[in-house]
Amino acid sequence: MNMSKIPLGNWVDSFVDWITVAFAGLFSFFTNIIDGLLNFIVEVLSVGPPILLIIVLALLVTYTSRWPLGIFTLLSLLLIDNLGYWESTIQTLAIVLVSGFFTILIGIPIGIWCAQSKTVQKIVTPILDFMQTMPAFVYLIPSILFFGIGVVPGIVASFIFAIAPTIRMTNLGIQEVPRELIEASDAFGSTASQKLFKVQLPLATPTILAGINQSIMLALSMVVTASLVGAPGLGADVYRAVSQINVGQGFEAGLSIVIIAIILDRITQNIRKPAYEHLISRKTILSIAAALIVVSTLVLVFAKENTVKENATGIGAQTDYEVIGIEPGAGLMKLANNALKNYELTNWTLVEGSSAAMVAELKKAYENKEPIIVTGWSPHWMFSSFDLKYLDDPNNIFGGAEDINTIVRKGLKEDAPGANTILDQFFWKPSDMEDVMVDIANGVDPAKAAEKWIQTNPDKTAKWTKGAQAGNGESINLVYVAWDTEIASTNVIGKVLEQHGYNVTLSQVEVGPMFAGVANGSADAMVGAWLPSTHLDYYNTYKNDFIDLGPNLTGTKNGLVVPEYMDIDSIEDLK
Ligand code: PBE
Repeated sequence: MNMSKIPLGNWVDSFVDWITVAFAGLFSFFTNIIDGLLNFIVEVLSVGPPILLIIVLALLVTYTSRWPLGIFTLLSLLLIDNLGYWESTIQTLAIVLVSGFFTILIGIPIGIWCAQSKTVQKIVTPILDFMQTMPAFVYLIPSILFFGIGVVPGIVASFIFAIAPTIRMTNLGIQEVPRELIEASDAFGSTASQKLFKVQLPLATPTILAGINQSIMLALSMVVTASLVGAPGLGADVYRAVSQINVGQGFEAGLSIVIIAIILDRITQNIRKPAYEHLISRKTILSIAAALIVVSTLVLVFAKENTVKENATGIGAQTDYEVIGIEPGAGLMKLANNALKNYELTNWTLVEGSSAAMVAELKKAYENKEPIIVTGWSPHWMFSSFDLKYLDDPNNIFGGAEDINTIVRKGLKEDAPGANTILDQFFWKPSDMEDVMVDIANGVDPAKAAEKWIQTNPDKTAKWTKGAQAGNGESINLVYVAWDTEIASTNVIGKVLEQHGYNVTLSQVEVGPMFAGVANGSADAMVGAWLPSTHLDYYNTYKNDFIDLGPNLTGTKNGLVVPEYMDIDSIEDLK
């Protein structure tokens, strides 16, 4: 059938673009509220030494769910602290509490409304189905555009993903209230609100709480996803472990998430009928909890007043002391962390996320002429699309120009000699790579952009394929990370191999898996090893198990990048 594609994606794009601009004020208002609430919770939770909060939580779990679970809580939280994940745990708890809070605040009223009106229920139900089945990742994309990268888009995406059970169970709980009771309350002449607050809601509470419990568990299940756009916490630790193939760290952070899940689950499940209610009333516990929060807040305020006011107009204050980073496993992130240490920028944080999220953030700030600092590298199309500059690096932490090497698995030369020759002869210039990158950045499909470059540069590709035996449909699996540079190079070399008779697949992976894949032979080749310093660790770990075919490009650069309109020139100016 020859029907042209319905531009559904384009429509959604334009719609999101429109919302981003039209509601910019509203979004920054929400961002500030959510960010403020989150920071407040994090600060309250970390007001004393960890052991204090650990004891409080253990006592709370004991109260709701008996002493054996209280002891479990005590020991397991001490374990988390001992393993070094306490700060992350607090971040994660705060994220879950904030999404939980908004879930309750918005979910219960909607649930009540559904219970009262069949029409509302008919409209809301399919929306909830949609929200729950749409892969949660998808919400992250517009969330970044609306709320920037960091914890806020993560919380918003978790909220959308997690709210459904609260709405559904509130609705269900109210509808399940026996008819006779409703009739009785009507007979006594109670008003609609009396009926709701004195009869329906109290009877529906167990069901509603079950819904909230589920919502909180769903929000917790989103923490790893949320870390892709820069949400800190245990999720980010897991993501970092995946991208660096750090099995031990992955297990430790994962275990911490399991522990937090058990604790939150038991508290929310039993809060309505605490195990030791006969000893201490719920009211007393609530008052103690409230008192603790008030005291911590007071301590906080007092501590704040005693710290010297920082220079509120400085570059740090304007950018929230944040450097916008990329994938946690990237070599550039390690260099940037070293730079923060070396230049003693102790109050700065390097936000982890992804290259795409970094570029989105840069674009947004650039359009509004706002200050922003990102981790950048060249060749990169962003230098031709925006006026940018590298910050001087007097201590040379980011190192000088590097090469990008091609690395293949052992045995490729024997199995596919032609492909090996082509990969070996693959060499181009930063300006070549930039041509491809610019096209891709302008929306051209990477495979098409690669094809176009090959067509316009036959002399260059002829050198790569010179003397290479044609393939016979052998499959070649190229691995790459979704960095703009590697998307361009991998697509180009992939197309050249394909045109030379090979059956090429491109697999997008994280950094660690890219190296490990070629080393263990599950992938055939990669063309994105930045050397000698960016990927040195990965290179050294696996160097005995793969074959390095040398550079395919020379003259790259890494560093901290800012828009030209910013009034700083050196990393030292960040102090
Ligand atoms: N980069 C681009 C990568 C290598 C390619 C600089 C973002 C990194 O930092 O690992």
